[in-house]
Amino acid sequence: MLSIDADRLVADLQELGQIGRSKGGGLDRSSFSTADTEARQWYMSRCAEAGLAVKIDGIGNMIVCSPNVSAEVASRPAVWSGSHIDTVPSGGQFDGALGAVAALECLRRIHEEGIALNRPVCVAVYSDEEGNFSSLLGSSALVRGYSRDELDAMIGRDGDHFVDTFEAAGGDIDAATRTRIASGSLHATVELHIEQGPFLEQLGHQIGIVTGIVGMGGGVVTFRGRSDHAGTTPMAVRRDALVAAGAFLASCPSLATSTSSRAVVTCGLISVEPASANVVPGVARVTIDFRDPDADRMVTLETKIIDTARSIAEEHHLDVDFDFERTIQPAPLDAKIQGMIEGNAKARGLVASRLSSAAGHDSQNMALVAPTGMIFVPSIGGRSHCPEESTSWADVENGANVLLDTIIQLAT
Ligand code: HGY
Ligand code: MN
Ligand code: MN
Repeated sequence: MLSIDADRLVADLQELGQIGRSKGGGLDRSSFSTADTEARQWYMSRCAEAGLAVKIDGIGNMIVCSPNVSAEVASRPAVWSGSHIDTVPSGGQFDGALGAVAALECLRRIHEEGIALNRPVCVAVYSDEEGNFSSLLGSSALVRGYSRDELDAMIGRDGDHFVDTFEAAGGDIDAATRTRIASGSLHATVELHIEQGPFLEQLGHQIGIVTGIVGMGGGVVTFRGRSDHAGTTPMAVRRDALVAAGAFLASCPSLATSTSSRAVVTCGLISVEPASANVVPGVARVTIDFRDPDADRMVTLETKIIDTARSIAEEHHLDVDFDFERTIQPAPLDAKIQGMIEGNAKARGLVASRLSSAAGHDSQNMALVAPTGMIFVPSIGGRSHCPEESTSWADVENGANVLLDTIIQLAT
């Protein structure tokens, strides 16, 4: 049975895990930042060392395809595997990196062993999965594309415009509007990822077979009141935007729990204007991320969030507006690929269980254009999006081997 080179995979993950490491121990590789660019260059150099050519599409997705296939094979719909190498601020070493590096390791092994393929195998490293500018940017560009207006409107976590950051990182903004892949060009996609939750660890199982991925929505809610002197303005006449935003945020947990046991609502970013300790905030902006695995409940949740913000704004004599991204729909994953993952785990003596993903992934976009599967490996303590995020090297190796088996099965 062909296996991955575990030492090489671990060394790659450790090397990539040093790029963008901050003093606090987390990784800061926001998309298109200097550290993200360095990580991309590192990835491309690892591909070059393996004799694999990297193509970069209009939005910055890196695509690496199997060399040495006949023209006939190259013309067939491809099997894609990959993930992302950008991180959240102060993120962990495995989220995305595992799937991106493991897919490269699989392609290297296929190439080294000269496995005869019936279809091309390509590795995809998607841009801005973590939504510095827009959640699942790279895969959204592939499956639905972006207009120039949409790209112009994108603002990052630090307030920078996508167009400026993207061009400074070497991107061509016109090319970023021409990224959709031709329908029928993919045979299947499969992504390896850490679970980012506690389920597999609690069960003591090594492999997760992902049945579906949660829906994700949200964006920015802006409360607009009036900035005034913090000393001289009596409480009764204030139109304090931050007080209203605070009341709104306090209601968010119950908006989630009253919708379903799986619904979640998060505010991860707050900003105020004019931002001075002695000025009543005139504007307060809060980000809202809401999720549920059910498409109808996503609509209910969004309606509740908007209605609640409106009624709190009215109570506080403020205006409120919403700049929400297009909702990313919950996605069931392909049953046949789930069966393949199950069989491949079993053949390697690994215990697998089915679970759904409460985190978002580019695979939920790719599932719109091709049969798609995901393999999870356990997260220690269920932690993720934090510096403590970790997975044992044994689990990394197991997951990568099941990925290799599944890619080969799909492509031969
Ligand atoms: O936010 C998410 O669920 C993913 O990690 N991008
Ligand atoms: Mn993530
Ligand atoms: Mn991820």
